Amino acid sequence: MGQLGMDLNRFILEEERRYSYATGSLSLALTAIESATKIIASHVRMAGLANILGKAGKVNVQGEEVQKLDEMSNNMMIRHLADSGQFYALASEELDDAIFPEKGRDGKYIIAFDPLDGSSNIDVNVNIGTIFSIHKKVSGTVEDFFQEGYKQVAAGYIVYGSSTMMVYSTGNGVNGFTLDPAVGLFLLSHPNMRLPERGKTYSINESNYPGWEDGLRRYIDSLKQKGYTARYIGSMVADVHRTLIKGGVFAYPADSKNKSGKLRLLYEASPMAFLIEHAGGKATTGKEDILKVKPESLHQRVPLFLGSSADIEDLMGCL
Ligand code: P6P
Repeated sequence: MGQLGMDLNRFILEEERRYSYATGSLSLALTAIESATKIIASHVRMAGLANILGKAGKVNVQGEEVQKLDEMSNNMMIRHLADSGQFYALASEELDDAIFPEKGRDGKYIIAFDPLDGSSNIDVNVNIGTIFSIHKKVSGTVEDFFQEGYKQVAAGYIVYGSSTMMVYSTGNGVNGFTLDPAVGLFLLSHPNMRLPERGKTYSINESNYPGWEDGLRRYIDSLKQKGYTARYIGSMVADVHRTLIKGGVFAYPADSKNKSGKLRLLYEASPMAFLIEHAGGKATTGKEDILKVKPESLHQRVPLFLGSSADIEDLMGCL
């Protein structure tokens, strides 16, 4: 589906045409995300020059100081998603509660997003990203956000790095688009992305080793014996993007400090699990598939292990 260099909008429309029942609503939803993230990309690129680094001084629901780029990204996502009229409700990492846009009253979808994940890396110029997860509106209440991840209609991320890439899936393969800033178009650069069955890299914050369960310590020690290399950027979108392309394992497990891990289910673990599974990999809490977890609150955390199927299988044998 889609030939190299095809622009994102044409790709979205060609996908829409494959489904006779499609109304174009999801296409409009995806193009709203595209527009918002192009603007975020331009601000991220200018961050170091436009002197918008530094703390905005506020604290978000995660208890973290909010950087100005965070605020701008959150506002940009809300504005474009609300204006699209396709979303009945929005949930953001930056907001305590879901919001129900006036224009989205007839919206068929709901969306949970992390507007700028990894924002603690902004002032050291490390890759950061936007993550989104789209579900169907069911009851028209906040309960709609508590659908299992396998029911996602679409999920994806935009990684702001040496180039800006949008990677997403509607459940029919995973495709990556690279932004050509000269023309302002996302062009298909990574059609039908698939993880290798096994990788050679593990990606985990080893400073938490003392707090891990014994089985995980045994597993990570075994990877070192096998000659795996360690790669950890501390920015989930960048670490997952590398894992999607190169294979291996990315993990943010529970430990003695973080009993449920650190990453959020709705707008970090679940959308990334959707992508990884639709690219042939696996994603688990260590006890159950991420996509089968029944969410209970907007900002709940889960332990996360994702990556190449053979690597995740080996890990499960140790846990
Ligand atoms: P740690 C970034 O703050 C983030 O939310 C994810 O992007 C990243 O994977 C994780 O936290 C890094 O956490 O504890 O290793 O710094």
